Amino acid sequence: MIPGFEYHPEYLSRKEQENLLGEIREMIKTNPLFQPSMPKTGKPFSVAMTSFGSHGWVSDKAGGYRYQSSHPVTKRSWLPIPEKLLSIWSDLTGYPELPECCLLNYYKDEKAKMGLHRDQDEQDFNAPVLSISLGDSALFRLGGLKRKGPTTSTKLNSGDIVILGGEARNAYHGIDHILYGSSQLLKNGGRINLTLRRVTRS
Ligand code: MD3
Ligand code: FE
Repeated sequence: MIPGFEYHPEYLSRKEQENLLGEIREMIKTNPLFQPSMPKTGKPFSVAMTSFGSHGWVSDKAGGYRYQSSHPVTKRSWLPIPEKLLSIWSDLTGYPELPECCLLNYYKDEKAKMGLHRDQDEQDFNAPVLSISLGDSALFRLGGLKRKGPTTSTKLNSGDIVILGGEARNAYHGIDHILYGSSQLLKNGGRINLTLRRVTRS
């Protein structure tokens, strides 16, 4: 396993997961999920997304992968990152600056996946990335700094937190699939992943 992978299983209690989900459900009413698409081909992602914070991640055929300050559909500013998430970030990472983006990925069913990739759209690779899983479990794959080479798989369950710092920050990773129906947290099943990130260089 690449250095810098930190796994905190069952970090959030069931009650904390429910509270966080309740807050997210409210936020999604005015800061909705949208379907990003691949640069150049325009092929839609199988994962729906939205963001909170000063910087939100978007992707479309014409503009490619990027961060921007407003929602691509509503054109409004992203809502702020919930306080609870900012405290988790400070408690677990100890990083001296707060995250600028909370990217929300929604995996609706077993067909939703995220192919092996690196997160390279940020300007600051010194800051860690923190990931929170809610709802159905997922098979997370983590490799190294080259696309080829060995990978290790970890099942991420609801309430688990993963921190990718150091070398792991730039590692290849992806979600093979979720285990649809493995959690009762989301009423229609599926999985939500929240990633907290720094985007700009401070
Ligand atoms: C390793 N999300 O949003 S979270 C992503 O579960 C992303 O939705 C996956 O990959 C998900 O970009 C995996 C764990 C994660 C997040 C960011 C990373 C692992 C990472 C950045 C660098 C290395
Ligand atoms: Fe990623």
